[in-house]
This record gives sequence, structure tokens and C-alpha cells, in this order.
Amino acid sequence: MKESDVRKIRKAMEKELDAKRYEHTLGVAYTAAALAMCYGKDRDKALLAGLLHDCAKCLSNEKRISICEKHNISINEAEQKNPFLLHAKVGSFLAMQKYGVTDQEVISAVLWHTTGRPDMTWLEKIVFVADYIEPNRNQAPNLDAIRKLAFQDLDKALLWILKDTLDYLHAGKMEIDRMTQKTYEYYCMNAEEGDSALSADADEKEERK
Ligand code: DGI
Ligand code: FE
Ligand code: FE
Repeated sequence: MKESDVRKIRKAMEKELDAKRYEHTLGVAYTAAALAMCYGKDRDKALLAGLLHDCAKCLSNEKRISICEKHNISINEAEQKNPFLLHAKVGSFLAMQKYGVTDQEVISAVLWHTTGRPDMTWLEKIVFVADYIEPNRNQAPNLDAIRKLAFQDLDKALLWILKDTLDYLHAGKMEIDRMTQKTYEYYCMNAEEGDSALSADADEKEERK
């Protein structure tokens, strides 16, 4: 996407979102770009995905549901009970249809930014993490530690965010989307495998002595 197109999308977001959501959006875009730089990835893609990730956040639930119905976008049980969750699906649809994005990686990063999914792409992870740690955020627990971790070990930061999010949802007795739970389980297993790989390494070293 050309620089002028990105500028247009930023202007469109400024119009489409309320002031606070726009500030958050810029925070996510720049944080995602910084993470991309840190991990040697495409910072323009990260910036664009960050800019668009909440593009459907300031629509009414009625509007989100009507967009889904009109375009045959399925609504799951959790989304039915909490239509705000639909801002991710509807956002990815609008990124394509309204904002002219053709890059599947960007579209997918918008789609999965709220629940995550197992085996996320680098861009999905970066947007998911940036959404949680961008500088305007101040509510979540462990933010200082997670912010630091994000630039050291992206998968570990992801796991902490999923864990803290699920704790928060359980505490508030909120409906949990199956995908949020599945993502958490996947990255838990992933971390355990990583740890056992590490301890296997250590055993091997021990044997070689
Ligand atoms: O749109 P944002 O507020 O920037 O961030 P987001 O899209 O990650 O949404 C954050 C909220 O979504 C946060 O309060 C946790 C909530 N959330 C994440 N997974 C689930 C969920 N809420 C419900 N009810 N169920 C989920 O599975
Ligand atoms: Fe969001
Ligand atoms: Fe967001």
C-alpha cells in the first residue's frame, strides 16, 4: 500500500472513531511498528494493521449485526451475547471492502486481534500484543512487566496477556469466546514444549559432561 493510501486510512480512522479510540489506534499502530522493528519484520504492514484493527469499534451493535447479516458473516454464541466482540470480524470485513486492503496478513491480523487464535502469524501476534500494551492503556495488571517482555519474548508476552485476560473475564463472569480459550491452551502447551525442549537440552549437556 502506498504512503498516501496509509495517510488516507489514518484520516478515515480519525473521522470514524471517537477521540479516545483514535488515540488508542495510533498507539497500537506505532507500538506494532516498534515490535516489527524489534523482531525484524515489516513495520509498514504492522502500522497498517494497527491503524485498522478497531475500525469497527465505534459502530453500534445493531450496525455490526446488520453488516454480518447482510454479508453472511456468521455470529457465534459468544458474539451473540457480546456483540462488541464482532468489531474484530466486522473490522476485517471493512478493512477489505471499505478501506481497500488486499493484504491477507493485515486482514487476518484485524480478524484475530481480540481473541487471538492458535498458531498465530507474526503480524497477528504483534497486533494482539500492541493492542494490550500501547502507551494509553493503564488498567490491566502486570502491564510494566508485559510491556518489557513484549520486546524480549513475544510468545511469552502473548501467553501472559491471554492468562490475564481470561482471569479478568472469569472474575467478571463474562462469556468467553471458544477461540480465546483455545488460543490460551495452545500457547500454554507451546510454552511447556519450549520449556521441556530447554530441559532436554540441559539433560543432554549434563550427559555429555
Ligand atoms: O477493542 P479494544 O478494547 O482495543 O481491545 P480488544 O479488541 O482486545 O477487546 C478487549 C476486550 O475484549 C477486553 O475487555 C477483553 C475482551 N475479550 C477478549 N476475549 C474475550 C473478551 N470478552 C469476552 N466477553 N469474551 C472473550 O472471549
Ligand atoms: Fe479491538
Ligand atoms: Fe484496540
